[in-house]
Amino acid sequence: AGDPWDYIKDGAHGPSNWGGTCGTGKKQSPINIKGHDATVDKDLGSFMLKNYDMAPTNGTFTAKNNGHSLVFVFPENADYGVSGGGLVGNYKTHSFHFHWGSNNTQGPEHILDGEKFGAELHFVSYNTKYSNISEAIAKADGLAVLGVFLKVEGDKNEAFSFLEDAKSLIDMSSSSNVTAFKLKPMLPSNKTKYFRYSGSLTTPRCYESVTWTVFNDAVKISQYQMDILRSLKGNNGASMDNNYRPVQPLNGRVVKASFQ
Ligand code: SG4
Ligand code: ZN
Repeated sequence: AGDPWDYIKDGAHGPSNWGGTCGTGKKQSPINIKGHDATVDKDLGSFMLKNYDMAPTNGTFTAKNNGHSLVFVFPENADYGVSGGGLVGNYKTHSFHFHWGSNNTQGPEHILDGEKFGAELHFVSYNTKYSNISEAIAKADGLAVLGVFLKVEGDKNEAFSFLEDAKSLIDMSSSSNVTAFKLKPMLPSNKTKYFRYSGSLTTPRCYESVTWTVFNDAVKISQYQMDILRSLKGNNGASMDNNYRPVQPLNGRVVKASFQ
């Protein structure tokens, strides 16, 4: 059922054969971000993160292994949102997920000045001018994704304790309800330094609907926490690691920086 696709390089269903907009689009993601080539834009101010520091009592998130990533989806009545930060309008946060590597020098989708950490976290939000994510997903101003680099270093990061729950989600299609937790501690403490460009979803059908924000500062997780992600299995029954798309051509797009 559905389109089979995977991350096997040069494979029949791998990134170079994803097809459609993934192959023909001129605003694809991820990209290689060169800090020195980015255009400084002083109008890229701070973000308003609605309820990101709240963990609603009795609230639950749905954690799921969808065969391509580990995804946490918020309930319909949750009220997490993103605005400001140069975004036009308000965006409702729908879910977050991860991309990671088989070792600590690969895993992120975006590359910042040649640096590759072990993983990248994506918070996906949709423009509230649309009534739900399905309606927004292919619209030019439909989505805003916040990207955070995760670096394996030091002790367990309490903000990611929920990863313990992922140990029961080894196989594709397994899911569970997890107790709601705060989102803000998962983001870098400095949220004023970020890159901005227009791009796409990094998975089929690669809709060019994403206003991308990639934070400059990485967040640390422990080796143990990284290894939980690496224990998950993907849609081909093998390890789900290396679930990142290779960087795509810029095709003249401007990458902006919120800082000098
Ligand atoms: C991952 O496959 C997630 O599981 C998907 O989330 C997500 O799609 C997809 O990546 C693309 O998102 O930020 N990397 S990305 O461009 O969030 C969406 C779900 O399927 C629409 C919920
Ligand atoms: Zn992603």
